[in-house]
Amino acid sequence: MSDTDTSAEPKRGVTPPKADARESSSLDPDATSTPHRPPRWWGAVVGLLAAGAGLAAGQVVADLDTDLHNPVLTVGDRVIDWVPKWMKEFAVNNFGTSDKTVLLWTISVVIAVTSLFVGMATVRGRWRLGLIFAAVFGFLGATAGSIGRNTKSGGALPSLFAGLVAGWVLFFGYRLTHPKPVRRVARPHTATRQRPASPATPAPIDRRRFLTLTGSIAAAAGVAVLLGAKLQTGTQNVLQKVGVRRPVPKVPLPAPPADPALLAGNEGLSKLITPINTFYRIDTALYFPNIDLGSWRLKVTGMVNREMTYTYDDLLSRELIERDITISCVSNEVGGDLVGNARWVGCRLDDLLLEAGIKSGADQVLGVSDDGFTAGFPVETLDGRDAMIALGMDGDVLPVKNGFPARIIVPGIYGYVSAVKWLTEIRLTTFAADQGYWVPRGWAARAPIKTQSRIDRPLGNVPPGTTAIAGVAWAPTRGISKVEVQVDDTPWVVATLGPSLGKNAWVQWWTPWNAVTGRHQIRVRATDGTGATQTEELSAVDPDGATGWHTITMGVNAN
Ligand SMILES: Nc1nc2c(c(=O)[nH]1)N[C@H]1C(S)=C(S)[C@@H](COP(=O)(O)O)O[C@H]1N2
Ligand SMILES: [Mo]
Repeated sequence: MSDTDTSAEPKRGVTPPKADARESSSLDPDATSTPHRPPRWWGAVVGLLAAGAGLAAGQVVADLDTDLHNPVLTVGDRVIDWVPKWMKEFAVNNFGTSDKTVLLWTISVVIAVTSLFVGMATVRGRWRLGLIFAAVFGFLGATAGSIGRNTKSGGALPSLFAGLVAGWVLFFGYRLTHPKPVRRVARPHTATRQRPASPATPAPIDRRRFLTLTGSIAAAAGVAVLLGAKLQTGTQNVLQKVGVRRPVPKVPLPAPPADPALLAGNEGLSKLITPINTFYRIDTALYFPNIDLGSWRLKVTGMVNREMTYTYDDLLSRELIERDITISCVSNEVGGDLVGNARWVGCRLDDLLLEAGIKSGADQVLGVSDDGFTAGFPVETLDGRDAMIALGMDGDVLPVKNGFPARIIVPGIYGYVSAVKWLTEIRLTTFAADQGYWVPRGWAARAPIKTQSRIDRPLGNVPPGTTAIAGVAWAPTRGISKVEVQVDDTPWVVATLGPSLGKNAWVQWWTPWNAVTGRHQIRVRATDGTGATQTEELSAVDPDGATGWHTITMGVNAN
């Protein structure tokens, strides 16, 4: 309203309209009793913005160093290590190998929902609560980044920055909705101290300005994340595989035989050698370790006569062997797919340990990963079997997901007690002194792979007529001598076995079946090379591997 306003409204200061009274003087007790109440969604926006900008800041700090990780990943690491067994099993049973994605989403949702409420409280005046929450979250992340198997120095920094930025955004949101009262400045020439003039509360900002300001912060956070990602690709040396020499075995294996899985009518049967891209992946890693091959070393330590250190080239130039070995996860349910067969190239583990010389008294070989994961097995497992430090898989260097640059492969024992990926150390120790990662979490310290067989086809409905029942069976170190199939209550039928890649590898099997209309139950059981038939008795994967006959129910019908 300008002085030239000609409207009928009375001019300010002449006859103050009632509504102006509140604005003009805080002496009026009503001035603070009816504060501006910003809409609820403003609080939600401020809260989510605080979380988003905080996480963005954490991401940017993490981008500055390949050993640092954003707060969500950092907290996820500790959750993985600390979840109780029942919860881990629940997650694996319900989400399978997506459990990591589910974990990261859960953490993100918890942060988002909390920040929503914290933001609403903050713009309603409870800014201290906002700061406390930002501090607590930052502190939790910082702790997660400072203690644990795979933490690196500075691991607390991303979360600390995230907390700081989140706190700042919350307070900014509070200030936007609760502007500081403007105090009238005392005039310099006024000698006598006057009673301070009443502070005037400026009108809170309007919706458009609120959206502009919060939108700007969101945009800034987005730009920072993009710039951070750019920065990261410039410095990243995560598992540099460029120019790595392929490990070449002294005596390569003959080309694998024609794969029965490729024959018409065998659709669904597992390939003899599991393709790399479908080879299962199980590990505790939310992100791959940051390994620079130039500085990577494999150390042999502990109860040995001579501690040894090997470079990647040292290992490459040793005599390398090539072997077909099936590895399995202890968490593989009967009929499950956490099992695969590969052609591994590497150096013999027994030879390597001979160089170091195992001291008497050592009873455990413990592999240690760059990410702090450990797995151990008895020294006496090295009984001449083809245990190796694998450098290659299926004719190429190891894929990152399967352990590049080196991992342990021991035929006949589950992965969690042997197959350490991203290997950096082999420690000779005792079971009394050291436990592998999963052992204190309730899994058996010694765990040979149990004889198992799996039906791969038919899985869905099939039309009546002749069809193949087919699958794979494995008993690494013992081999498979026989596979039998039973349909409903008919007698067991001995299946045809596919080409053998040796006792350590799985074998394909199949048998023709004249399928008649109706629902049918099909079961399979394998007999290993020692003549022992797998037990029908069902047992859980925990603590040392599942038992039981894989049984499926399927339909045969004309359509
Ligand atoms: N560093 C590391 N190595 C690891 C693990 C892990 O969590 N971390 N998991 C083990 C388990 S439980 C299994 S079953 C095998 C799986 O090997 P894959 O992912 O190559 O199939 O890796 C083993 N090696
Ligand atoms: Mo495993």
